[in-house]
Amino acid sequence: KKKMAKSSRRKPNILVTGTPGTGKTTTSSQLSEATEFRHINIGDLVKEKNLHDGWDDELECHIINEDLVCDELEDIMEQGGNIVDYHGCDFFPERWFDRVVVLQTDNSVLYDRLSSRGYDGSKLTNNIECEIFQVLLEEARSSYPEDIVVPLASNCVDDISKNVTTLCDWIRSWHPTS
Ligand code: DAT
Repeated sequence: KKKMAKSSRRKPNILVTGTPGTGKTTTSSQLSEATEFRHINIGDLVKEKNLHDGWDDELECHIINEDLVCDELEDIMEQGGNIVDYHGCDFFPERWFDRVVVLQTDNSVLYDRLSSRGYDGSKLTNNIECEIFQVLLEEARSSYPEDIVVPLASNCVDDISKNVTTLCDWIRSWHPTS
């Protein structure tokens, strides 16, 4: 693997993570429109490029092959200007990201969102517990430098535009050497 210093990027890379349903894809696509940064939805990429080891019947999702995903993205991440959208964050190289955003949603709001998405039973319960126990925030904090991890509330539509504005401002003030 090529190892380039973070400072070689002329644009930053942002990771948008959080429990399913917290608004990663909505937020990332709006941020992508506002900035012309590339939106990389890892779930879609895994499906499109077959970067998985089959289907997990119990968890009802593809068994992601983390090495294949990282190899696939290495060159593109080196260029900068990427918004990566995924409900996990501990397997990406730490050096890829300049900002790690953890979206958070109140339990009752998230419950309704996931129910209307058709989640029920253990899939619904698991995701609600994931949010209650702040699993993604903990994962982000243990995988990246503390000062680049930012939790952002994502409870209503206003939060989405507020978060997009916050991130646009941050991108504008980012410098390759910082
Ligand atoms: P994720 O990518 O985290 O799974 P999503 O962007 O697909 O989430 O959003 C799931 C659903 O919830 C979708 O119908 C849009 C809605 N939604 C997301 N964030 C929201 C917010 N902050 N306020 C209101 N609705 C939101």
